[in-house]
Amino acid sequence: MRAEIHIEGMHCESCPVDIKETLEETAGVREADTSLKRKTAVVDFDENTVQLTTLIKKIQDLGYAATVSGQPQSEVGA
Ligand SMILES: [Cu+2]
Repeated sequence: MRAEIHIEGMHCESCPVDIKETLEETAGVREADTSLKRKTAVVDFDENTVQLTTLIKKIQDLGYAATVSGQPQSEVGA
């Protein structure tokens, strides 16, 4: 599924690159696109392998404030 995470604390071009690399190193993540301008990370991941809360925690561990900013377009899962 695809989720958009809102990120506060990115201050230069290397921040979104670090976050993107960290997310894409995570098992279950197919693709991550981060934007310094929009303060977002759009992550495409397999929800059976990794949870959105885990991805948010990973970003927080890097020192950024991360929150879910958009609901996925797929149906609501338990
Ligand atoms: Cu930076």
